[in-house]
Amino acid sequence: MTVTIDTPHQTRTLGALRYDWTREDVRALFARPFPELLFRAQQVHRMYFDPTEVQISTLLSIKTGGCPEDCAYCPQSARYDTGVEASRLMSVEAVLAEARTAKAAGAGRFCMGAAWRSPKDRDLDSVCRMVEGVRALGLETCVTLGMLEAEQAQRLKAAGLDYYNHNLDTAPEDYGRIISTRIYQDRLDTLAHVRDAGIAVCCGGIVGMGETREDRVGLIATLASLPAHPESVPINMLVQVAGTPLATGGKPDLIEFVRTIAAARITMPQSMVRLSAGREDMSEEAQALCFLAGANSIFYGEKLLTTPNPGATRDRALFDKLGMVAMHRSSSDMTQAAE
Ligand code: SAM
Ligand code: DTB
Ligand code: SF4
Repeated sequence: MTVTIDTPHQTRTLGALRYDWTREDVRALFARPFPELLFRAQQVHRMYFDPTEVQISTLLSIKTGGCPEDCAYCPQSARYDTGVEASRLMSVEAVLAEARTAKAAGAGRFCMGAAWRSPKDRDLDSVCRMVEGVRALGLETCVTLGMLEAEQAQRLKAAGLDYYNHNLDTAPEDYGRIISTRIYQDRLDTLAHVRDAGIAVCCGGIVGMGETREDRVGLIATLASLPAHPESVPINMLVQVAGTPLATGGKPDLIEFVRTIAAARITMPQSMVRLSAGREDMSEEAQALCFLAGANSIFYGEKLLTTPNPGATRDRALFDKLGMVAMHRSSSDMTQAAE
């Protein structure tokens, strides 16, 4: 199927893999009438995926709180009084016990998150053993540990890591408003180390931090013009946590959130687009709109890292109502199938 999409300068083929998305292109997508934007997102989604399938990931915080960074959205920063207790890195055995439970509940991917600026080598030894153990259970593995050096990424690859999550969060020009303890280039450098090590990239951002539409455009344009599209693109709705600097901003606009998902789907057609944080406060109708806009992955289970997520019962009821099912193929299978 060949469908064309108009950009200010030229006509391009919808669904083609492009790495030269400009701000102007992405701005034009966001500016489309909502029904038109969703229609295009659906066309692209169906070129690579079954629109009734949703990939299920489970998230576990393996090291919670006490983080030295100052990310304004984050309940785990040691700088904000959010009531999150700092804890030490979990034992390998305790993590594997959680992974077994996740597998029994139907998860395809197990994501482990640590509240670090970057991992110390001794901690990385333990994380490598966790990755080996989770993989041996037949689950895809993902970790998010903060910034990595090239050798650290290579060690994780050698342990069998499938995905590394490292978000850009917002547009480059908006980054300093949200985080002062690192710069955008630090994030891009880690993404390059991960990619060069042969690990699949999970990289996205947050909507609802008081950013402008142009910041959302800038985030999507940056992600879609990376040397390769991230295999997973988590789009988080800000979870406003008391004690963080962003706790008291206005409520995020759901239509803008859905537009951001649609723009991610259209610009990164083969990627898993994850409807990530923020589902706890979303109606069934809002989540359905996100799926219609091309989201095809969620976090399953009652907790994200420190904040609530809809439980399995609520999610099962939603899937049943929508006639949607868990995806059993992995995203790497999908990429191979499309080649
Ligand atoms: N410390 C590592 C890092 O920053 O990359 C890994 C863990 S960090 C919690 C992972 C991601 O969670 C962040 O990049 C951010 O996008 C998301 N996140 C954290 N707090 C959030 C919140 N309150 N609402 C939405 N997303 C949030
Ligand atoms: C991502 O983009 N979202 C997840 C995962 N990657 C690690 C984390 C969401 C965290 C939400 C706030 C919390 O629960 O602490
Ligand atoms: Fe630390 Fe990550 Fe939270 Fe930033 S987002 S404060 S780096 S845990």
